[in-house]
Formats: sequence, structure tokens, C-alpha cells
Amino acid sequence: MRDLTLTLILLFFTSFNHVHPEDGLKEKPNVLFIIIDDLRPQLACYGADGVISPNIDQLAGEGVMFTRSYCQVPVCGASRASLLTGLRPTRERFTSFKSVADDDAPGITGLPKHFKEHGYHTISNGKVYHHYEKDGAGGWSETPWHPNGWVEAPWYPKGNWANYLKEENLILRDEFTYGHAYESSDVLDNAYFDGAIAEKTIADLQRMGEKEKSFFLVAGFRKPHLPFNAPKKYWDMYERSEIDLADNPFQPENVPEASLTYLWELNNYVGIPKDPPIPDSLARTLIHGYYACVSYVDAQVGKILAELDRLSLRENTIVLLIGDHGWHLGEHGLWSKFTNFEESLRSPMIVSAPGLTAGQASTGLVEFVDLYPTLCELCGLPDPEHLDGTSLVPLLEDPNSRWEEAAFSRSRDGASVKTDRYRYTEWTDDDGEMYARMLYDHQVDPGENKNIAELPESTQIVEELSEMLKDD
Ligand SMILES: [Ca+2]
Repeated sequence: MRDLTLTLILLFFTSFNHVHPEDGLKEKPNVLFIIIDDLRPQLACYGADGVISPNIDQLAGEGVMFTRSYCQVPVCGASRASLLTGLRPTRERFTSFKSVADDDAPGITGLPKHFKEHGYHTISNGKVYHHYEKDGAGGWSETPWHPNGWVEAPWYPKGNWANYLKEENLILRDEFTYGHAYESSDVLDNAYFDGAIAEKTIADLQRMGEKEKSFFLVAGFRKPHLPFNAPKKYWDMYERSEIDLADNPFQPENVPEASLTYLWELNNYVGIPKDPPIPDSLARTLIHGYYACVSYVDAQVGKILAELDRLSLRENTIVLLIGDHGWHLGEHGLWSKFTNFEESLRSPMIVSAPGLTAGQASTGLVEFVDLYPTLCELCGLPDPEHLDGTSLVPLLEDPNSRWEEAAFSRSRDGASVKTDRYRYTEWTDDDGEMYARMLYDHQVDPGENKNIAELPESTQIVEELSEMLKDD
């Protein structure tokens, strides 16, 4: 069945081979890749309450939505370095936000470069490689673009990565590096980076739609990463008093200290306590800010997809949307990422490819490292030999296919495996000696509130999962 479907897809694309560019169709399918910073799968399409995201929800209805997709490393720089090289992290490689793919994996051809070398016109807008100014060398047909260097306006001071607009935060930032953890400004969408990134991406679609070359266009949105800065109208979509707090704001039973990151990252910001707990009223404001930022980015995604449709490019464009990792919004008393809990490792993945399944979810255990071979297969490019992942095309053809038994992730010393039923994490020192571990049975404890790794009845499953980590 798979062969037949693939043949049909290839025929579908091959039929465009002799079409002239003025007809708007190209030899190979285009790729529009949308990366949303720190997006957890709290979206209506994922069955979650709270966030208003009609455009991402619509995209899910036009493709396959992966309900159990996992990042390899729950921090921006490392996650992107891994997914863009198609390589898994190790103890030494892709370890932090500082990770540079070209340094950690020298000589490896990254995903954009691979597409460029196979005739694609590749464009990077916003945050794609974390260090977009110096990483992924040779991968882009045009200099990677970011509003920092593009919009000549007083509200884009160079280096203001946090993208504050309000004077009160800009002053604080000058003094402390960080301002408040959130900001609401009564401005147009393009006053903040992500609106400008959408406008640039739309202009690229208009420009590239005219050209003969297929495009590989990446829009890297910066929200809902901290600080939660968004135009006021997106804050106004929510009634703060109605926002639910995490229902498990406590440490899991028997949790190892190694798993706890407390208020890392968040407590850099003005007005945030250095140590937990976050008072309920502040927690509600922060969640409000996160939701506002997701709705803001969702609106930008909607603009780009509307333009793709308007230009009649959709039928020959693969649209891929992911977060780069998840985020804690108070679960286990934790905020931000960096952990080996589900909140931190699970992130959305939606693939809408012409001629393939639309409007279905897949529960297959999939990993961001699978994206590189998936895009290669969809576009008829050869796989580089170095790839660690597996093409997801079988799941795009039949979302209910039997799939891999496990997804693997790492955060600092902790290696983690997610199977159909369990999540197991093991921390080891530099000599490989295990010093902490945790096991959650998602069948009875999906919220990961009780670590059962040390219970006598867990001995066998812990051994099995520990072996899987060694084999990974
Ligand atoms: Ca991130």
C-alpha cells in the first residue's frame, strides 16, 4: 500500500516536471517550515483548553497532527542544532542554548544546505538556527534575515533580542539585561518581531512564487519564548480570571533533585521571585502572557498560510509546523523548559503535504530528528548518510501505522526514553555512573506525579528501559 501511495505521490509531483514557472508550479514541491519558539501542545487541535489558535488548528485539519512528538533536547539552541543536522544529542553534543551545529557537528550537511545543494532556494527568516548569524554556514541562498537588522525604527534597537517596546522595560533592560517577564502594548502586529517576520515571509512567498526554483522557506517565530511580549489585542482575547492554573503545582512524589529546575530562566526577569513558589496571581498573569503570545504567533501563521493559498502555491508546498520544545506553566512547581518531564519534551508537530493524509492525528512516537529524512523523502532528495532519524512518510500515508517503540531525549546529564506506556529518565556522571532516575507510568499517571523507579515492582521495567537508553 505504501509503495502504491508513494508512486501516486511521485506521479503527482512528476506531472509538474514539464510545467513552466509562469503556471506557478515547480519541479519539486516547495517547503514552508514554521518553527515556533517554546510552543507546548496546548492548542485546541491537541484537545487542550485555554489557548485560542484557530490558524494552527486549521492547519492540523489539513495535515497529520502528531500527538506524541518529542524534541531531542528541551532548549532552543540544542534542539535546533539537532533537528537541523538530523543528529541526536550526546553527552558532549547539542547540550545547551549555546550549541552551534557547525561547531558540535563539523562537516555535517545541515537540512537547509542539503536542500540548497539539491537545487532549492533556501531562506531563513527570524530564529531558525538559534545562532542565525553564525551557524548553518553555506545553508542559505540569502543572508539569514531577522528584524533586528532589517527594520529601521526606534523600537528595534539592535541587540534588543527580548523585543521590548515599552520604555519602562527598555530602561530596565539597559540596567539589568532583563526587563519584566511580559509586556502588552497597543501596537500593530509588526511592531514586534513576529509580525515583521510574517510580513517578510509573505513577501518571500510572493517573490519565490514567480521563480522557477522550488523554495525551502523557514519562518522562525520568537514567541511564546520569554518575555511574553505581545500586542494588546491578543491579551484582550482572554479573561485572566478564567485562566486555569496547573492542577499539579507540586513536586512529584519521590522525585530526584536532578529533575528539578525550579524557576530557571524565568527568575532572570524583573518582578519574578528567585525561588518558588510563584504566587497564584502572578502565575495567572504569566499564563495569560504565554497564551497571548501563542495567539499572536497563531495570527501570523494564519497570514502566511492565507498568502500561500492566495498565490495558489498550496498544492505544491509541504507545510511543516513545530515548536522547538515544550514548556512548564507551573506543573510540578516548574516554569520554563530544561526538564525531562513531558511538559518540557513534548511539542507540536503538524505536517501538511499535498496528496497525503489530511485531518487525522497520529499517536506514533515521533522525534524531531525524524524531520530531516521526512522532508528528503517527500521532496525526492537522497538521505545523507549521517542521519539518525526515520522518515515519517509511512505515518503521513497511514497515521495509524505501527511505529517506533520509543522516543529518546536528553537534558543535561539526564537521558530519557518515552515508550507507549512509560517515561524513564536516568542521570549519569562523567564516568557513566547512574546517580538518579525516575519512572512514570502514563497509563495511570499521565501527569507524572509519582516517581515509581525505586519501587520493587518496577525493577524489571527499569532494567528494560535502562537498556534501551544504553542502546540508543
Ligand atoms: Ca526554544
